[in-house]
Amino acid sequence: MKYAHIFWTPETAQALHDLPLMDLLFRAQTVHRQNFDPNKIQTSKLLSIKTGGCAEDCAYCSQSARKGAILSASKLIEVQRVINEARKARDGGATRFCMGAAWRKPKDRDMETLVAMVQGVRDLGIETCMTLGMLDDNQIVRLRDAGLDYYNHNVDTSERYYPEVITTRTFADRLDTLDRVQKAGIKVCSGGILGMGEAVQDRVDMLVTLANMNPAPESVPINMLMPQEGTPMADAKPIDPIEFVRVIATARIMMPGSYVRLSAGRSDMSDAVQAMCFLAGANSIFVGETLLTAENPEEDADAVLFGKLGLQAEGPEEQCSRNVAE
Ligand code: SAM
Ligand code: DTB
Ligand code: SF4
Repeated sequence: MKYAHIFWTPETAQALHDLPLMDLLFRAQTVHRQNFDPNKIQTSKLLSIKTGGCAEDCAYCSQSARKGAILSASKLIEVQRVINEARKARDGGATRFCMGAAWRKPKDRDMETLVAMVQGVRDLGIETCMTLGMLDDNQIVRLRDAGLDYYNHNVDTSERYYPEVITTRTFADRLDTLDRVQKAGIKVCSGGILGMGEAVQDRVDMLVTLANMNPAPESVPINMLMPQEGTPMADAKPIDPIEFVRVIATARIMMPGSYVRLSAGRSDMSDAVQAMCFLAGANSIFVGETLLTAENPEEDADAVLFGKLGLQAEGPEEQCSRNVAE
């Protein structure tokens, strides 16, 4: 179903978020069924192509080069290794391969390698996604022309809370890259993290920013903070899972045609909480035992969960037919 783009105010979004939970879940599941097969989940595989030593100071991230950092910096890995990992991901049933680098922005001397990665992965017949930090227009065009399908660049939180989390770049920097990526015709993957000490209003405002992008991001990852040793958020208080589910449901209703991804943090969630997230309209996950550096549920655990819930991984054909229909 194709929806007219709705402009959301913080007040309407907050009212939705605050509905009695059963009303919120019912509305989210109704919208979900109008747009997607409720028993199909899109699966993406992540690979860290350059780990640690990042110049940014994101308080949640183990890959920042801040004082006390535990991870050391690696170099950009070889193209062939990336292609081998992408082939394994494709053969295991994933339909998108997401390559992540711990950079503030790529250096021009790395572009040739990045372009070769996109081309090589694309040639395998799996969708490509990259997350490399800020991009200039020339870099965007080179990645697009190489066949990059998606660019991940999270807004992470509200504009108000942003400076509490990151001081080395602004919320406006983030929106600027997103806008230029979108205008160049690359699909956008953008979401955020919950459980960083933000207020409910910050979560709602983050969703308002995402939903008011025109078009809204095709993919919206909602991460639950995975507290990392050596970061300022190592001892953050976990978010109540019901509050997490509320945000997923609100995102589903505000962005009816987007894939909402239940992202980092699944390894700390029970099957019951994950099932509630799917009921609330999440229809994408990361598969495989590692995210970029942190843990993710084992493949066997996901197979058991999908079996229990009667869920199936979405195949490449179903994705193609959606893309054509839209
Ligand atoms: N450096 C690039 C950037 O920041 O855009 C790409 C990689 S970065 C690790 C990608 C996203 O992972 C972040 O925007 C954040 O939302 C998420 N992330 C990082 N560390 C996390 C953590 N400990 N828990 C949950 N999500 C996390
Ligand atoms: C996103 O929103 N979550 C992914 C992906 N986009 C790049 C990353 C999660 C990272 C979790 C911490 C880690 O693996 O280091
Ligand atoms: Fe660097 Fe990305 Fe981690 Fe921030 S989230 S420190 S930009 S790798």
